[in-house]
Amino acid sequence: MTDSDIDVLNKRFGAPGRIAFRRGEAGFPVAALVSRYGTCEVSLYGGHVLSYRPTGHGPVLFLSKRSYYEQGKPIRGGIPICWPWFGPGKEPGQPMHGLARLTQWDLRATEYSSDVAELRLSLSDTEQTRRLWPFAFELSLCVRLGQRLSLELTTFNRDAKPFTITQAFHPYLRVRNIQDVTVLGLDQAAFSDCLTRQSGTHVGPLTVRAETDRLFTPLRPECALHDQSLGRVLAMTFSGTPQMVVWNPWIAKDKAMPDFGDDEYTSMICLEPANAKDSPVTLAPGESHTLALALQATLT
Ligand code: TA6
Repeated sequence: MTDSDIDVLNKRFGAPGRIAFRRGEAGFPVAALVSRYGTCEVSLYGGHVLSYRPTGHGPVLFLSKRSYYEQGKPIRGGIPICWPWFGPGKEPGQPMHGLARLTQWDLRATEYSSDVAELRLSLSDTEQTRRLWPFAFELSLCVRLGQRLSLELTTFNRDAKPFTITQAFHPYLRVRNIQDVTVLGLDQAAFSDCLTRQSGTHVGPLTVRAETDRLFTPLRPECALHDQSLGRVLAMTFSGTPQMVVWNPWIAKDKAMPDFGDDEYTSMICLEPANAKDSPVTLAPGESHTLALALQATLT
């Protein structure tokens, strides 16, 4: 993306002081949204929310200091979009968590009012995507910055045959210290543990004291991250799936990831609304499905 391309984006879709485009890391175009309730930035590469900062708060999202910014590699942090599969692909050569977060999205529209700034992106099948996943599709992402940050990911089946997807929003939420946070809202939630293959019912608040990779079915599609030392509660609501994953790599896995700083596991937790392996979505030709997420921070 050249500077003149960025100029074109600002001329066509920008709004001074509300919506602006810049060349981010590796030249990836980044949209900055501003409303009276806060700011956020979105990379067109991956349709990837990079940052979110409500007015009067510190950053809500974690972004690794060692993230890659390279075509074909995922950005480590922010809100990755896992689509059209969540987790490893079924075929050799299919990248972890799908192709959407590794692809440049198209800018469709921007809107703003006194309270809200909104960005709409889209992604459609190409020869390259069809080599990875042999279906015609259209994906649209709406990022809306108001009193909450909300994301809506809609899949349209543009093929002549049905297809099945798994998907997730994979938000990296910033915490002051992972030892001082609790996740509320998972009491009595059924869970299956991706590390131990155990299943069961969770009781009470969730704390993280080791590598955690668990799929929950909470009683309601919502949870809250209480960060005692930061003095903040982050409420997350979601729709389009009954399930969410809680993930923290902890020490060993953190060290094993080159795009993750050695102590960064202490500063993040992922709470991921997901259509995972046991809640896939099958769409007939012409059908669509929306996965949605909203985040709202309040000081305690
Ligand atoms: O959502 C949890 C998870 O599937 C973990 O198993 C771990 O792989 C994490 O996602 C990060 O995946 P990534 O491909 O972004 O390194």
